Amino acid sequence: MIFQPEFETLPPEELRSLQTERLKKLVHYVYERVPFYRESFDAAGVKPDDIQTIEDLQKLPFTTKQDMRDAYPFKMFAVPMEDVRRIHCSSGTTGTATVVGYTERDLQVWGECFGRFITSADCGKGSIVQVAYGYGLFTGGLGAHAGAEAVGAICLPMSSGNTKRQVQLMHDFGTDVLACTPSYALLIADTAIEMGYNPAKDFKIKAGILGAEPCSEGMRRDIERKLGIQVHDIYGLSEIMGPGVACECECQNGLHVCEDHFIMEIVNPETFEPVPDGEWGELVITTLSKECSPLVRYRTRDITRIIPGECKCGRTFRRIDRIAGRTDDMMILRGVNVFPSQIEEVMMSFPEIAAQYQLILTRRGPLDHVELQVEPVPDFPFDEIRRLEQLKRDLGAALKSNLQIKVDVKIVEPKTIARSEGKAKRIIDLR
Ligand code: DLL
Repeated sequence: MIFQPEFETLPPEELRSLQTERLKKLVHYVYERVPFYRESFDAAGVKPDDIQTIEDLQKLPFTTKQDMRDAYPFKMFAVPMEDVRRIHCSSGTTGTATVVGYTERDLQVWGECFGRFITSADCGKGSIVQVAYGYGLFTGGLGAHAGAEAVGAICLPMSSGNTKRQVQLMHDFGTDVLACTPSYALLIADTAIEMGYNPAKDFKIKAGILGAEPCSEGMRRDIERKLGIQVHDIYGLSEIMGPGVACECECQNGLHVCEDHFIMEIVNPETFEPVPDGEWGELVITTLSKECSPLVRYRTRDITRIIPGECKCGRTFRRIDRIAGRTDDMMILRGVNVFPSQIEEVMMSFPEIAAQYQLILTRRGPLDHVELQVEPVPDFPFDEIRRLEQLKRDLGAALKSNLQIKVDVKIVEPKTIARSEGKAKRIIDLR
C-alpha cells in the first residue's frame, strides 16, 4: 500500500523537476533568513540565482554538525519564534547539543513522511502502532506518534522501558506494528519468550519499523523469527527530521528516501567529491521543505550508497543501502577499516551466539586492541569448556578470514551484556 502515491510514485523526471523548483526556492529562503547561510554563500562567491539545477548544488558549501553547534541555540532558525511549535535537540553527550525547530507545517510533513512508512508496513486505519521509541527531545517517539496519527492508526504511546508491560499490552491489545530500535525489539522479543509466550504464534503483530541504530541482516532475521514479523529499517537523524528521511518498503531492498522533501548526495568522505550511484560514501542531505530549520548539504557522517535501479514496489523514490556505520564509529585495526556492523554480521552467522555484543577498545603500545564480548544463546552448554573454546576459536577465525582483522573474542555468560531500551552501546572506548 502507498500512502501518498501522488508523490511516492512520481515519474523520475517529474520528481527531479519538483526537487529543482523546491531547491531554487530554498536557496533564496535560507539566504534571506539565516545569517549563517548568507555568510557561507557569500564566502563561496555563490548567489542564490546561481543555483538553477540540482547539479548546481555542488557549488554550495557543506553544513556540518559544528556549524549547528556554533549556532546554538536558535541562530539557524529561519522563522520568528512565534511560528515555532516544537523544539527537539540531540543529547549533547559529545558536545553542545544541536537544536532543531519545527513549524506547524514541518510537524505535518514529518507525520506524513512517517505515515508513508507505516503504510508500507501494510498498516493504517484500525491498526495499532505501539511506539516504544523514547518520547521527549529524542525524535523517535514523537516522530512515530505523528506518523500513526497521520494515517489514522491507533497509537499506543508506550515510550521505551517497562518491557514486561510492553509485552503484555502487545499481546492483550493485539499490536500490529512495533516502532522502536532493533536492540529494544530484540529485548522485547526475548522478554516475551521468557514470559512464556511464542510471539510468532500467539501475537497478532506483523511488522516492525525499527531504526535509529545499525542492524545487521543476521540480527534482523533473529527479530523477525522471534516476533513473527517483517522488519522495515527506518533511517533519520535529529538534525534533518528525526525518523522520516528514509525507510524500507515491503521488498526490504534498500530504504526509499522521501525525495520530495530531501535531496541526497553521496560523497567521498575524504575528497568530498560526488561518487557514482552504487558506490559507498558519506550521505549528504539538503532539506527541501523545512520551514524552521532548513539545511543545505548537511554532512550526516553516515556511510551508505545509492542502490541503482527501480524497486518492484512501484515507489520511484531512490533507495539508499542500510547504513554501514558512522565515520566517527569506524575503527582502524592495523590498517584495516572496519565498522561494528561488519563484526555483527560475521558474529550473527553463528547460531550459537546471541545478538548482544560489545567491543572494548584499548591501546596496547602503539596499537589498538579490540576485545569482542559475546554471549552464547541461552540453551548453549556454558559449562562445557571445550565447546566454548572451540566456538571462540571459530569466531576469531571467521573474523580474520572475512574482515582481515584480529579480534580477541571473549564469551561471557548469557544475559551479562547490558540490554538497551533505546540505542545499544556497542563500543566502549577506553583508549
Ligand atoms: O536516531 C532518529 C531516528 C529515530 C531514526 C527513530 C530512526 C528511528 P539521532 O539520535 O539524531 O536521530 O541519531 C541519528 O543515528 O546519523 C545514524 O548514525 C544513526 N541511525 C539512525 N537510523 C539508523 C539506521 C535518530 N536505520 C543517527 N541504521 C544517524 C543505522 C541509523 N544507523
